Amino acid sequence: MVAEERWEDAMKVRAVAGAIALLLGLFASAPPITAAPVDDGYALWLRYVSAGNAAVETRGDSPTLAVARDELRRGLPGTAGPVVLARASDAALAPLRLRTTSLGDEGYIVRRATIGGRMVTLVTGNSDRGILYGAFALLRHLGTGGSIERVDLASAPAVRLRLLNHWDNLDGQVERGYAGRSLWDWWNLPDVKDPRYVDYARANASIGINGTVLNNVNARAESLTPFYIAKAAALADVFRPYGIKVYLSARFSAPVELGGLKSADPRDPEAAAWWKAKADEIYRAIPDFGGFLVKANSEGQPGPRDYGATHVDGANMLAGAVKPHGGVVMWRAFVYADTDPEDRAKQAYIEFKPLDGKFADNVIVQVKNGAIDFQPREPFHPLFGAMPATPLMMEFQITKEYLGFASHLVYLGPLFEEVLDARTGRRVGETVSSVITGEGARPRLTGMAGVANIGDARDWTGSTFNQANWYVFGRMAWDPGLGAEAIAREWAAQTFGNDPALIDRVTRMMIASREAVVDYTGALGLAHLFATGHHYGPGPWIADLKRPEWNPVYYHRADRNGIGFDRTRSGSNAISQYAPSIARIYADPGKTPLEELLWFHHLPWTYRVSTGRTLWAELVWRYDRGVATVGDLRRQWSTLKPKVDAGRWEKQAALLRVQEREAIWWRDASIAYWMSLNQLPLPDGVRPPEHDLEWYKAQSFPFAPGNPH
Ligand code: BDP
Repeated sequence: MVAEERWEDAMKVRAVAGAIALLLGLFASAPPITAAPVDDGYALWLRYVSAGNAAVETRGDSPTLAVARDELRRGLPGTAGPVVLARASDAALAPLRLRTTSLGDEGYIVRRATIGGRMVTLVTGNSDRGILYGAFALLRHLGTGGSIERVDLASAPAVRLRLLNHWDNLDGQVERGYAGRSLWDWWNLPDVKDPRYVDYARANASIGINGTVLNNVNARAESLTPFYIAKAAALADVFRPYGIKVYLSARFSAPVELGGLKSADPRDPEAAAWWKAKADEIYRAIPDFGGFLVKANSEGQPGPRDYGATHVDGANMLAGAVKPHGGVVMWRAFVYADTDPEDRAKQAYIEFKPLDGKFADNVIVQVKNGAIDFQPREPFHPLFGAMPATPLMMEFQITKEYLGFASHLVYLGPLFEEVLDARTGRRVGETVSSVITGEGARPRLTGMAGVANIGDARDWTGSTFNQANWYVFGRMAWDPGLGAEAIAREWAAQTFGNDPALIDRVTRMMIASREAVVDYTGALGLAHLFATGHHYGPGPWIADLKRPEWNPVYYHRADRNGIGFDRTRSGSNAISQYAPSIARIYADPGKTPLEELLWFHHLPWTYRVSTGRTLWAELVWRYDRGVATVGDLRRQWSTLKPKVDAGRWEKQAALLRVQEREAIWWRDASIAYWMSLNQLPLPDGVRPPEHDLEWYKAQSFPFAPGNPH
């Protein structure tokens, strides 16, 4: 199913097409020839170059073992066999004395072994899902240059729930989606099962993703009607062999909207009974349904607070409905209220911290990586480490709402790594990563969610490099200790081929790309400077939106004298939500990392930062560095033209031109605006913005993609 367009094949077709074109050119009236097929990126990182007929045997029988076997047959070179897939409990494995308890129910071992007198490559685990992950690990091992003779792999996932969150609407629009429309053809489901669903499942299983929330957190009650449950069930049937469960976002007011009840108050027995019946109905259609994701009392969504009840009341009521079936509730901590004059960065902590330890054991609180909203850089969310008696799961955004949409090359590995590695200061050695993996805590729910960047675009994610963000999310959810660079390298090898020079260059580009987007959109801890609604492009001047915290001016607080949000004791005191050892660092502008400076401090433009420059000069310098880095990415990519197939190379080259143009736009618009406030000259030798501020303010993009409706 995955198109395995080989470069040589593509070249042959092109040559033939070229010859035909030449002939046709002789006849002026001939119709234009259709372009030769080129690589369209559909195969993702599963581009098996040496598909052959390797001998792969399964001991035992199940749909999951069958898909594992088929994947290996498709991806292994013919010479790779024999490969044996066997459960750890298989008597034939007993003499090997494998240590399998630490593998849990999803881990795997892949190694050479003698079974029945034959030397084979053994793929084993305590469950068939473990074996499937092992099969993909073997393919990854080979795809990154490993040899089958020396294969020796063992791994188990660090967290239990490794989930994509699709913000897909029932009409096919994807909120914050930049790769086309939703993959889910809701209208034609359950009858039509697009073969693409299988490839989606393969790709996810290959990186360890084991669940998918099908619909937007800004949920419609209709997702819970029998009509749509049947459609979700059809997807669940396709995904099941790949170890992927489906989940649904639940609209809290559904008992009123669908059930005709007067209230959805979680303390009202009628509402609870409605949810229980609804859960029973879903589980009849989807016996392994994962559970609910809930956005409550946030940005206009209904929730328990509408009735004076708490998030605990709401979450536990829903948890009770799915508990008999083994389901979970993922309750989002992304809350802020227009009635609350408090610093938005503080509100989730204020609301959730007192609820620590009160949630049912099948509830996990889903916390965004930072306290505001998926900005190019945010300090880690202060809730991590502050709720030791509550399972917290990470929510990252894979789709690049605030990082240039699908068109910019921005590898998110460094962003994920930076957050996961952050020390909470609450307990010795505790990091955000150890909080979410539940290290040192009693066994409990653990998880990581990523807001998907997938649509029906032929290359799934709108560009080849966006595929890396899907990939790195899955790999880090499996093992947060892997490291952004190592993952970039393995992705590059599987995506572009095992050429060391190419892998080095692509990896360097990817690693540099994250700081670049920070630089050209606003460095030094600035945040939320985006145009209204669609968030495409700069809008730091916007000051007229209804809610104060929707306005960029709320976040940067710049005026004639200075810039930045004072979150120290003299300001909102958001720093008090961090552990004292961390708060002490953030209290002092001299100690606060430059990257986070204006997140925590309001400082004069003339303030001298650690580089020796003034704040103003440093900011301008970083805008220029960001633009320069993008120019460099574009040049690096052009050197790779001989090594990358034409289809993927051309598209990326075009996107890098877009990114460079937009980086310059961001820089120029922002600098023009800051200068209108601070009245300062540009540092010597710095290029002035191309247009005046009014020109930038006048830009409007009514049809920019991904805007909620
Ligand atoms: C914001 C998005 C909005 C989402 C919201 C959320 O702009 O579309 O609904 O996050 O996470 O970043 O609920």
